[in-house]
Amino acid sequence: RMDWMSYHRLDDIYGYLNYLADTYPNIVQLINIGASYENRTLYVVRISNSSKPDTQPAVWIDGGFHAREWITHALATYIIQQLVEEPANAKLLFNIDWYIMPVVNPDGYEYSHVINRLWRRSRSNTGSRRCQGVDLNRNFDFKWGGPGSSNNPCADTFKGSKAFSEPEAVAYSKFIKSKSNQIKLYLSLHSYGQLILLPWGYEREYPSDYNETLALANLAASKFRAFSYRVGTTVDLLYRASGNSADWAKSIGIKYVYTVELPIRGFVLPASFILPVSKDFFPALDVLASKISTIP
Ligand code: 0X9
Ligand code: ZN
Repeated sequence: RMDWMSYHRLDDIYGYLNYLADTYPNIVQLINIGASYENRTLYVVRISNSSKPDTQPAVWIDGGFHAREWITHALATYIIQQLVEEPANAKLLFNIDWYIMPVVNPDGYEYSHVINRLWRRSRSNTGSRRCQGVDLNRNFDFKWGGPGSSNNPCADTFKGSKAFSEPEAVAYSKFIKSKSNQIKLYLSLHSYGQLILLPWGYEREYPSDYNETLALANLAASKFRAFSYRVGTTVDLLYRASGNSADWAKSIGIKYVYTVELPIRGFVLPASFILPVSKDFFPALDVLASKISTIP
């Protein structure tokens, strides 16, 4: 049905999500949260074995903000498969609801398969004749338009015409907001760099609970074996990125917010890396999830 030996097109990924929802209706729900600019469905997968939905802490994981970062779509679907079908991971469903959105930017993802492998942004009409699409990770309504985002519709970091100009960012933020009391851990998957990034990303500033969130990130980082990850804020380790989704998630009160830059160097990662990267991720995910399952 699905494998992690190659990168898959959107139809295959969505077909797999539907298969899981049909096959395991007691624990998997496919939630349609809206449509992309080109009218593709935006799906969140809910995985829970609770009889009382929405009463326990939740984890949010997304992949595919940036079209060309194919390892993120692959890892997100791998996590879904492991949580649903691998009995050894049953403990991860104990006390936790999982919300996983493997393809935040489906229009860009298809474009990166068919037209331009290095496409990053969405595919909306920006008003520019030559350049389409917005950097969805600069389109969020927290410090929107600040340093590290661009006014230029042809730039990789184009922020859009206004905060939440993009239907993908709107659907995403509405859904997370509706669960924001439940979601205690937020992971946004990107590539590349082998980094666990903490807010803030808009400026060299630190949230008041920075040390606490840093300690958990360091513990998670210590669990990787095949690849090593560095931990720090987006600004300290990379650059400023105003209007990014993780800062927005932190701003609405989610406690543990991390952007993970997956291995290695370059956006085009051979498919032979999917399984090593994904298997290496699980012990860290275990540590992160265990922490929040103890929050009352
Ligand atoms: O620039 C970005 O959006 C991310 N790097 S990438 O190479 N994947 O494009 C980094 C953003 C990290 N910042 C936060 N989301 N906090
Ligand atoms: Zn990215």
